[in-house]
Amino acid sequence: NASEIDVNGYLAYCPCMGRFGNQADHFLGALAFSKALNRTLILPPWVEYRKGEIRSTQVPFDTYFQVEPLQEFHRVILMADFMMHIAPKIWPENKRISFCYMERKTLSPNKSPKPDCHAKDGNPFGPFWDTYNISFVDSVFYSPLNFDIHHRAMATKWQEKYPPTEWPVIPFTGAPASFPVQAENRDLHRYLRWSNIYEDMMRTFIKNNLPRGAFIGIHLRNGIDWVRACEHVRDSQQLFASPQCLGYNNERGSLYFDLCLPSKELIIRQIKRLIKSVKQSNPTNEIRSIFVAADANHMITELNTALSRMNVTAHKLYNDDPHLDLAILGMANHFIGNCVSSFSAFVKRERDVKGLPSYFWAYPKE
Ligand code: GFB
Repeated sequence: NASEIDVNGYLAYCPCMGRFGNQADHFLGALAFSKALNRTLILPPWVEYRKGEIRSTQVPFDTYFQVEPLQEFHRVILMADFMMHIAPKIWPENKRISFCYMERKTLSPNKSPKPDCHAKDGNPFGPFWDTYNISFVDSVFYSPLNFDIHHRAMATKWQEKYPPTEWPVIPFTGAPASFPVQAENRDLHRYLRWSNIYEDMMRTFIKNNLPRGAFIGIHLRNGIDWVRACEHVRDSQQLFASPQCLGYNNERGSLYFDLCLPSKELIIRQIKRLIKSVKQSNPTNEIRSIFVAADANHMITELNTALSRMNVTAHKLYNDDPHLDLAILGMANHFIGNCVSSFSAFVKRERDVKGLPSYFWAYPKE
């Protein structure tokens, strides 16, 4: 019942960092955190950045994912439902106090110099809270507490310091979670199920556009922002989602350039090798096609040329849709992704919980 009040309190946050893959990592952490604090998680909309628009767009959580499977793990409520049915009863405008770790400096010179979270300063911060007409009258700096509820009895410390009687709603300036997702929280991905609309679009695409038989899903991350990000490979042990293949403590190796930005030759070689090995191990279900998800170059022509002798064709969506790409990659018989990208990490987690095989470009190192 959407209008029943949870006396254990609520937790809200803005997914204000990064794009979808980053936000999904943060979501799993926020879900674990709200469960540990025993507060209902307010499901935030996804923050999207559209070309040519100055302000972020907020897409309701349930556009992409079902709410019900999440309820199997913990109490959650859509942000719109919370604001419509619950907030008027427990969260008056003069009690809306934002939470941040420490003071955040303001960008605008004419604001009071008093230490504050400035939770609505800049994009996407302002547009996010404005979507639900939320403003804050004060700030709380919660340092030295943190979000790692798997250690040091952290959840109890939060509950003692900010009890729900006094703080019915805790709205965080950013996600109460780490990036990349903590190893302990990866498995929560099992509660993230595609909305019926996306599930249908995914099945329809596969049925109507891919030849019958097994297919490999691949993720190519090769846009200009990524090429620039990969320059940091030289000075780091890990980058973005790389713990997913290297291990959280580099127990499976350290970072190298091909892991971030594999060459076209490497990509084609690795696909051919996988097609051959599937043919040997599973001759009744040979690979018939490749589904390509990419942010910039899908390499369709190169792939079709390289794979024509093997009778395998390459396909992509007609219109760009990152979430449909993800849903299809999650269904593929095999998946090759980019270890450094959190977009690939989403697919890897979904496939891990379903027991489907995944691999990464250039991994293990040759
Ligand atoms: O998802 P994301 O956080 O993954 O951001 P990374 C990459 C975005 O690029 C996605 C688009 O949310 C999509 O909008 N994109 C990437 C794709 N791959 C695909 C694809 O295969 N198909 C489609 N349709 N779109 C990080 C950023 O990206 O990259 C960081 O989140 C930073 O903030 C860094 O910018 C350089 O982890 O790959």
